[in-house]
Amino acid sequence: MTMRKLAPILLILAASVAVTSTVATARTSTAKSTTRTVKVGDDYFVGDGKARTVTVKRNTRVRWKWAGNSAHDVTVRKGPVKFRSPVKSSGTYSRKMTRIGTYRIYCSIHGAAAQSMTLKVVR
Ligand SMILES: [Cu+2]
Repeated sequence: MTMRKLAPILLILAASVAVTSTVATARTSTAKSTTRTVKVGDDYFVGDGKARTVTVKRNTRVRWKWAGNSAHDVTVRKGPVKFRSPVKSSGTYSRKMTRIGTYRIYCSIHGAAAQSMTLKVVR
């Protein structure tokens, strides 16, 4: 094959590689900038003995991920929006945080004194 015939094929190949990598980059940055994972352990959120306040920007998707063995839920007891996850012992529960403010969250099974966290949603 001569170079004259090969050139258009190379151009098409280069273009498709460029499109593919742009899409991949966009997906990666979306996941990084808009999802925050919070651990749901056995009778704690975030981390045992660690700070229990999580701050995210508005429109972040917060994903609670069950990591222990017991059943827990994610319940807002005070905040701009009230929500409650199902009682689960594995898997995840996600919520897109569209309202700015401070959310006091607890597990309704183990109680606020044993298992709670603060979620701050900021501009
Ligand atoms: Cu619990």
